[in-house]
Amino acid sequence: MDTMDETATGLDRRRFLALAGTAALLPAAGFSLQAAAVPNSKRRMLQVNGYATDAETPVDALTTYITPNDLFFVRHHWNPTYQNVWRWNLTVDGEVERPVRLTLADLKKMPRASVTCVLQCAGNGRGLYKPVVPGVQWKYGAVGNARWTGVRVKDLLDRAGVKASAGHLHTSGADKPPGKVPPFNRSIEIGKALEDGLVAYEMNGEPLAPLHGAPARLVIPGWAGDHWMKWLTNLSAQPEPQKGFYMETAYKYPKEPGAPGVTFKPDEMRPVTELFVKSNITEAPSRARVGEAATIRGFAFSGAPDIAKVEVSDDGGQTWRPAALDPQHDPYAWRLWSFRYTPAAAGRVTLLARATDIRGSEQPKEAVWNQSGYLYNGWHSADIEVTA
Ligand SMILES: Nc1nc2c(c(=O)[nH]1)N[C@H]1C(S)=C(S)[C@@H](COP(=O)(O)O)O[C@H]1N2
Ligand SMILES: [Mo]
Repeated sequence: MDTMDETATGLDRRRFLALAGTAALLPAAGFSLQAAAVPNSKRRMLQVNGYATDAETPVDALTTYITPNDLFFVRHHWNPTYQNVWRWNLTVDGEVERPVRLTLADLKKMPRASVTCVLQCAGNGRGLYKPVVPGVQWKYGAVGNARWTGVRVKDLLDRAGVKASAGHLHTSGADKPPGKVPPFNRSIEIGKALEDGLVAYEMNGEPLAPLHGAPARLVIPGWAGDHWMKWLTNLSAQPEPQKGFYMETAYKYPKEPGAPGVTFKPDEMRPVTELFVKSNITEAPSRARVGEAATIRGFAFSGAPDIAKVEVSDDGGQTWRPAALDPQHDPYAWRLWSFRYTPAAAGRVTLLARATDIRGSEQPKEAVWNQSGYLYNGWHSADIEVTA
């Protein structure tokens, strides 16, 4: 059985300290740590509370096309049961001709496929909504762009012989919630799963890390993170959507905007699927000089496969000027952008960035308030103190 100890050894110590924010507690220079006495094999910490790791990337570190694995945000609902890869299986069953059970070695013998795309938590930006919404107070960094490699969901379903009666793909992970807490049961429309869904066992060229769902997880390009099942153990083709709290209550977004702070009723909501068009500023100087160009950078993405433009305003959104889009791109990946800004006058200036995707959706000034705090995509700003 996987024990708590195995769970904790799955955490790299440096990573653990960074996540736990304890690095600041290390004694100052001059104090003898005696660290050399502890062998590397024992250098780890054991997480003993029942809460999940929720950690976002500081937005000023999201400056590269590929987000490095050790900086990639982590989100799950409770402590996972990390999978022993030697005993791990992925089963594909339900409305199929031939149910299949695959080991990791079996998966790796199937045709390899890769996609580079954004993973964003549906709750990224929840902490920016006013009035305040309960839940993990994500700001800007529950998002990253990575290259995912594994097996196409389509190849797996073809191998099992999926029947026409299958409308939804139920997905299960190995994590089991404590007590009466509802399990993280999820399903997706089979059409989307077949179109570009991937069962990934590599992230940015490395074996998928325990915190990101090792040995394999789902990748659903363009759709919010709640569809990206980690520690994946079962894909089941079914006629109907999955039931339960995480399908029927959670991950619902208003069909029409309402007034901030006013709770939407269940029939006024629809499921969260595609991401919304969004840009964030990752680099901007806090000070600049009149007449001297400064560089502003950021990233932009959408639930559409590409961004059409990113614009910057220094007058509260009355006029906009185009930013330069980086040529590097893959469908549903983000675009890095940059903007040369030359201040015309001294004083405090607020720069705003907004993105428009290739379907014509434009990032709104204000995100639509909703009681779960999903899909925040209001304009991001940076303040610059301009001196003569
Ligand atoms: N099994 C399992 N998979 C899961 C979750 C979970 O709680 N359990 N959380 C989901 C949510 S809400 C998000 S945003 C992504 C986060 O993936 P990451 O930790 O690799 O960034 O995993 C998803 N997959
Ligand atoms: Mo999420």
